[in-house]
Amino acid sequence: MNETSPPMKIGETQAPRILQVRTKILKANDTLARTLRQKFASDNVFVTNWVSSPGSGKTTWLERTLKELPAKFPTENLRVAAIVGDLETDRDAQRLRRSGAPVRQIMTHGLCHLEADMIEREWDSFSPKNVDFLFIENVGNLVCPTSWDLGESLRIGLFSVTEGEDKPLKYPGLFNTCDAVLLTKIDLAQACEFQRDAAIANLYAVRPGIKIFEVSGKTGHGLEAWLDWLLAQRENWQASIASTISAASTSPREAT
Ligand SMILES: Nc1nc2c(ncn2[C@@H]2O[C@H](COP(=O)(O)OP(=O)(O)OP(=O)(O)O)[C@@H](O)[C@H]2O)c(=O)[nH]1
Ligand SMILES: [Mg+2]
Ligand SMILES: [Zn+2]
Repeated sequence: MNETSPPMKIGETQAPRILQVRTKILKANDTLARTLRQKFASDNVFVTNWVSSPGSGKTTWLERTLKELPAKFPTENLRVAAIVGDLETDRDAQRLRRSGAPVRQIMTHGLCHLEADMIEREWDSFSPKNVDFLFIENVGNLVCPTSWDLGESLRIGLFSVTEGEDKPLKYPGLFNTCDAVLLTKIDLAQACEFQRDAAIANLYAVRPGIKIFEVSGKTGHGLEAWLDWLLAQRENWQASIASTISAASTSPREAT
């Protein structure tokens, strides 16, 4: 025990110091993420945070999404942008820029997840801010991105047929925090003897009723339904913000 610590009484327990520090840091991140979520709402930008193990196809599917979302709905004039995190290199940003969208790369230099302050820094310096969809590709990791809120409106999990059907059961925390899951590399399902029903049952076991898209970044399978859903999610999000604002501006007398 540290000499300056007060003596512990019998029966008293103390949280390990490392746990106290971690809890404090996570709390600070949550507070910042709440502010960031309000900032995104006032900038009218719909934000999704993409999480998965390394190599499950985030960049491949995101490149298609950045290119095809505005093209599918030309009358909406949708503007899309991305922030991508990796430990080192800007390889993913270079790939995503082929879509023509503005893309920022965050290099975490060893950190295995993105944090809200990193996203805030990038978004504050983002110009112009007339963006409708901001996509965040997180660092490939099925563990800690779970606990780090980035102020997103939706969290998208990816899970490829080559990873094994049991991944949702082994990493329930992450899949439990997702709003939708992309089952990727579906073009390889047969070669991998992928047990589709088992994989879906495992996803439902950790997140009952979660929306699942079966997709292939190679062939584009599943793209249409995915893009329709994304646009509808943004409309729902805008409607919920509008109703929150109108509820807040309704005086108690008007409300009765
Ligand atoms: N057959 C097939 N290969 C795919 C598909 N999607 C991605 N790949 C391949 O899988 C590898 C990894 O894909 P990425 O898109 O880089 O995966 P990622 O999740 O962004 O990887 P990290 O950023 O490193 O975590 C690449 O070789 C892709 O070409 C797919 O749907 N089908
Ligand atoms: Mg990537
Ligand atoms: Zn981490």
